[in-house]
Amino acid sequence: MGVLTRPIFKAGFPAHPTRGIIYFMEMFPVRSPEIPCQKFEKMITLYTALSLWELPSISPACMELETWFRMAKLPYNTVIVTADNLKLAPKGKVPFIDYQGKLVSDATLIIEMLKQKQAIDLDGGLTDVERAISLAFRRTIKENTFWGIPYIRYNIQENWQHFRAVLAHTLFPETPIESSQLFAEEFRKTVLSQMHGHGMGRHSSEEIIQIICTDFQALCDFLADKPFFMGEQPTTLDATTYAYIGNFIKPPYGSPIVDYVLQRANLCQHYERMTKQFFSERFLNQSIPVHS
Ligand SMILES: N[C@@H](CCC(=O)N[C@@H](CS)C(=O)NCC(=O)O)C(=O)O
Repeated sequence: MGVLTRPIFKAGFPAHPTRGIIYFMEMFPVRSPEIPCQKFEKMITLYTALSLWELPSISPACMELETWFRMAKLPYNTVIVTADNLKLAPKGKVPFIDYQGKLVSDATLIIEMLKQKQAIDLDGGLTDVERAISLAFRRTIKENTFWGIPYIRYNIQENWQHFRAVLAHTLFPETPIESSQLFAEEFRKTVLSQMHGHGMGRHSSEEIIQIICTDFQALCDFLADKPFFMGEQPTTLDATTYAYIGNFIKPPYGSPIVDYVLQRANLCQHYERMTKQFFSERFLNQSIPVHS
């Protein structure tokens, strides 16, 4: 079956993938939000992967953290990570932040640190049992469901043919695409080897699809008809679900997993609700096609 089920470029976009990406980035430059600073004397600098496909970031962990900053009304500015400044990352991964002159890695650990240092608790209204459920879902999404994203981008050959150019341009924006794609191929080998090391990469496609779709069914059942995962108000779990759901459904890459999520109307509506509430100035007028 053809996996690229949705058009990569909208009408009027240049046909060549890489030129299309550059065009897209020029059309939608990443802007630092202007959020009034009440609690902070210093701005946080968020090192994040590029924004594309109406996603705040093509890295779900970066998108999760940026969403959490907005939910917590923390002022921040962004630096888009390339292979060059990725060398600054204390753990070699994104996101990381510069917080009062100190570089700190990992979305989960950054959130925990800021909760403590700034006395912010988006989960303050939850009971202990609700906090436990929230944590269990967050860990499931970040440690298990996540692997569906590299599976779709790196493992499905037809998708990789396009994502390779996105990755090459992300990591090496100044380098001619012919050279940077070789680095992208090396990066792909690393990611596929990480998938193998995790264990997800040892499964067949059918098994991976089954595992990831089961996670999404659990999310769908748990959200049910609530506006947010833990009830009426958004909490940390919504930052996580928003970022990871978005990174499945917004890129132009097909897979039975993407179709499955698009058929879960409440998950797609949650995505739209979060965009409206926290990123409306950047991504107005977007809509997610929900399959019936
Ligand atoms: N648990 C980490 C995950 C970070 C992560 O896996 N980041 C990916 C992008 S989503 C990355 O930097 N990959 C590059 C690499 O592994 O070399 C977090 O939540 O911050």
